[in-house]
Amino acid sequence: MRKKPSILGLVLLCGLLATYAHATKELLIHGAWIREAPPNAMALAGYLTIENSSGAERSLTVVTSPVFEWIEIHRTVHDGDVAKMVPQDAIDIPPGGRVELKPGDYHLMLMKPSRTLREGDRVPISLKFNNGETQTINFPVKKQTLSEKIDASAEKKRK
Ligand SMILES: [Cu+2]
Repeated sequence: MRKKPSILGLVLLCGLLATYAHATKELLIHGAWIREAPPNAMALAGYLTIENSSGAERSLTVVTSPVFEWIEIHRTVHDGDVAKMVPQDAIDIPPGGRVELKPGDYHLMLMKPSRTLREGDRVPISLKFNNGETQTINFPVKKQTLSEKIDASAEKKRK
């Protein structure tokens, strides 16, 4: 008779602890996605937004996934009319600030996928920060968005 309430109490406690841990997370990651690519693509691009609610600068330094041979941090920069991708050692997120990894800017370059990824797949990617924190996020695979398609066709017309 006494066991049931104590198990319930434990479950409630676990729930409270989980809520507490979530509430105190200093680095919040949202909007993560991987752009679907043709089946034989050597590299895919991954995007996400990182918010830093701590009082100190944090840097994203190492990114790994069991699905990719290796992952680089890139930034697309424009040199006149030419866009090129420049590997970055890290991405710094200022205290109280946010950095958006998005098409045409910072992105994760996901090298040599072990299998073909299709829209609707979810891929675990681990993000390691310079304070020792690691977060593993399931990135959904999506096709490019409609607004990007419009951007891309506008880009083509300009050339
Ligand atoms: Cu790249």
